[in-house]
Parts: sequence; C-alpha cells; structure tokens
Amino acid sequence: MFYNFNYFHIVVLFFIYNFRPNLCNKISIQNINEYEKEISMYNEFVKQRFEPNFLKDKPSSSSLYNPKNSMIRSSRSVFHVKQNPLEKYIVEGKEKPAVNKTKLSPRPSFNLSKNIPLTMDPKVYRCNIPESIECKNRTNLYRNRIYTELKKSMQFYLNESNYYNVDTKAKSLFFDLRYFPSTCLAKRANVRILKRKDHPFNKVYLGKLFPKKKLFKHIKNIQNCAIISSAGSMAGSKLGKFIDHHDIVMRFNNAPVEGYEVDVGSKTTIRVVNSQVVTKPQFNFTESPIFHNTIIAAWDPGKYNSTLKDWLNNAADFDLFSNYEKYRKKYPKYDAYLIDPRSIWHLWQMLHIFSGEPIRKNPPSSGFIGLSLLLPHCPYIDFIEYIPSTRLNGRCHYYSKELNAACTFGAWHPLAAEKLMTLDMNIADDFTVFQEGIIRIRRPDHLLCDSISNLLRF
Ligand code: NCC
Repeated sequence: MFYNFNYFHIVVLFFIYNFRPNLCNKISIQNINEYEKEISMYNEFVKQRFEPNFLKDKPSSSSLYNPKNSMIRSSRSVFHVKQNPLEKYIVEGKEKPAVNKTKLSPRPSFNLSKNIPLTMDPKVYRCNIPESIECKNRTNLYRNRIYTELKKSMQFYLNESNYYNVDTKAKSLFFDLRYFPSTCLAKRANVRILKRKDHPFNKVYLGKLFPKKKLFKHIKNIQNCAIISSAGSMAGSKLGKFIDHHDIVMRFNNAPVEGYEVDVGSKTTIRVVNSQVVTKPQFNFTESPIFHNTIIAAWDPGKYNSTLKDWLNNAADFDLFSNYEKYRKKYPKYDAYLIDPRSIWHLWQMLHIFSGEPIRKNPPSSGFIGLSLLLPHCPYIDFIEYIPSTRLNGRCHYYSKELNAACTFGAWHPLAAEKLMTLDMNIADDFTVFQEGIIRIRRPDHLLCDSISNLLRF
C-alpha cells in the first residue's frame, strides 16, 4: 500500500501550499522563517505517524512539542478553585441563557466535575507584550499546562457504555489516513447538510422543507470566518469588534449576543444547534428571537451505523423533526438546515484516526461539527476561545454563572481530542492562541489533500 509513498513529496506539497498568498492580516501569522519551522515540524509529525514509538510519551501535536517542559506536570492540578479577577468584566445579558438537564437525555449531566471548577491564576500566566521574554515564558508555561490538561482529559471516562454502538474497529478501514494533515482529515469528514434529493427525504414531506439554496450561497467572496465558542472565558475578551469584522460568524445553541456585544460581537450568520435545543420546551426553538435572522444548522447524532431512514423513523436522540417542520413553516425566510448524522460520525472517525488512541464514544461537540461544516467555505477560520486562553475563569459559558471544568476539557463529547486536533490545525502564534484566545485555521488546498490521497493510493 505504501510502496510509492515518499515523505519528500508531502513536504514539498506542504511547502507549496503554505506559500500561497495570505489573504487576511487581521492577526499575526508566522513569517517565512516560521513557515520553514512549520515544515520541519511537519516532517517530524509525519515521522511520528510512521513510527508509532517515535517520541513515545511525548505530545503528538508537534506544534506544541517542547522537550524541556511540556511533559512536566505541576503537582497542583488545573482542577483547583481560584477566583479569576477577570470575572469583574462579566456582564449579565438580558436574554435568557441556557437551561439544561432532562432525565430522558443520554447527554451529559457532568455530575463528577460539577463541584470542581477550574481556573488558572491570571497573575501567573497573563501578559500583554508578546515580544517580551517574560511574556513568552508565561505563554509557554500556560500552553504546556493546557496541553497537559487536554492530554489528561483524554483518559477520562473511556469505559462508559457504548450508547451509540460505535464501532471502534472501523478505524482500520481508514488506516492510511493516519498520515493526513489534520485539516485534510477534517475536510475529508465532509460534514454536510442534508439535501432534498437525499433518500428517504426525497420521498417525504419533510424533505420538501429543506432550503433549496446552497449553504452561504447569498454571501459573496467569503474571505474570513469566525466561530465563537460559548466558553466562559469569552467573558472579558473585548473581541466583539474583531469578531464582527468577519464575513461569517458562527455561534452555538442558545448562546446570547444581547448584553455581551463587547466580548462576543453582535453579528450572527449561522447557529449550529443540537437536537436538545430544537426539541426541549425551555429553549423555545420555534419562538425565541435568538433563532431568528440567522441560518440554522441543526444536528442530532442518531446511532453510529444508522441509515437516514432509521434516523428519520426512530434513531434520533431527540425527535427534532416536528419542531424543525414547525420552524420552517413559520419562518420560510430563514434558512434552516439539518446536518447529515452520518457525516457527524464520519467526523468522529477522523478524530479517532488523528488521535491514535481511544476517544470517547460519543458524537463530537457542536463546536467541532461547526468547524468541519465551515471549513470548505472559508479560506481562514478564527475559532475564538475553543482552546482556553489565560482568561480561563472556570465558567462553563460566558452567559451563565455555572462553574464547570468539564465544559472546557470534556466529560461527554470527545472534546479534549477535538481540541488537540484543532491545535494541530492552528497557524496563529502562541500569544494569539493562549493570550488572545484565537486560533486560526487555513482551509486546506484541494491539491494538497488530493495529492496526498494519490500518494497513498486512495
Ligand atoms: O455548551 P455548548 O455545547 O452549547 O457550547 C457550544 C460549543 O462551545 C464550545 N465550548 C463550550 C463551553 C466551553 N467551556 N468550552 C467550549 O469549548 C464547544 O465546542 C461547544 O460545542 C454542544 O456542543 O451542543 C453543547 O451543548 C450543551 C447544551 O446542550 C446546550 O448548551 C444547550 O443548553 C451541552 N450540555 C449539556 O447537554 C448539559 C454540551 O455538552 C455540548
């Protein structure tokens, strides 16, 4: 299978790909020297993938690898309480924030970590002058803490039941994909919206309600997109203006904007909502103004191997179809789509392959699904506060007071694995990621991903 494979080909392609013109200069991206560094790191990354024992026990994300201190665990875990002074910036919004929990739900209740709030002392880690040695050290220290916590979180709760009947052996079918750059993997997952012609929706009334328009058809010349995580550490970010500057702004579930504009911006182009939000009365999906004047992309995972027919009939976690129908009839002007559940599990498979170790057998979070959905449409994506910055304040959401580390590091979704994979896609510098809370992802080139496919004889 690999006879024709040559590292040199991949490195050359990667080099060509990375020297394409940079279309967006809003935040600092690596200069040419750093590209060279990136290429040599990529080389190392490929090496790691080929030789599973190479760098064993060291981080698999080469961009984060720092032999000096990356694996030194501080005796004081990050899962400790400490009040973050930045919380003084948190303003309560006028909109009603998320409410959750139902006995019927197979979704998380976070019991274990409910009382283990998390923060990192900003006096130790925060800084403002990226060029200063002190700031570099602080950022480095923080980066390694976050990386360690994400790796540690990968190990949690792996023995829980396999509710979705996930087939972990399917991984071997995609064996060769181990060598793919993470952005190509995310693109290959092909997270997609359902179309009218998809069977069985071409035979049922519901399918006729799917918008005819292609996603983002009405937005011309998309240059940059922003994804706004709902994390507590969005509070105090003052990134509102930066966010609104993007051509597409993606938000999640019922995360409000009103009252939080300074930190989260005011523009919303698309909301990715999970099926709980569509169905549970407290979210008021068919009435609440939060779901107006925006594109909606609703998802429900179904079961791992279920067909669209099974999903439509009985495999959905929450029966989102009737409220979807109501919403579409009531607001035909707003484009509301359903995400193909099969593509969600395909994304899970890509994550599994990238991680190279067991991951939680539950669907990815809305954030990761949203990223993969957006990737083909945007040359650049700025994902805000997905990788927790030094503003980390222990809160689950910027719009609620609930303190819960699991929302950030994962307790049900394979969130830690998602974040490690996303860090691997990142092209922004450490200051931008860990102090400003922004990771930047460049859309992978067709040419790059396809050529690698060909090299690997796909
Ligand atoms: O919390 P949630 O996620 O709505 O957050 C949206 C996305 O932001 C990123 N996030 C959030 C909080 C945090 N501290 N760090 C983060 O990185 C994640 O990428 C997340 O996907 C969801 O993914 O749909 C989720 O929805 C909630 C909940 O259903 C809705 O908020 C509505 O109340 C889920 N919580 C529960 O079911 C209890 C959560 O597991 C996932």
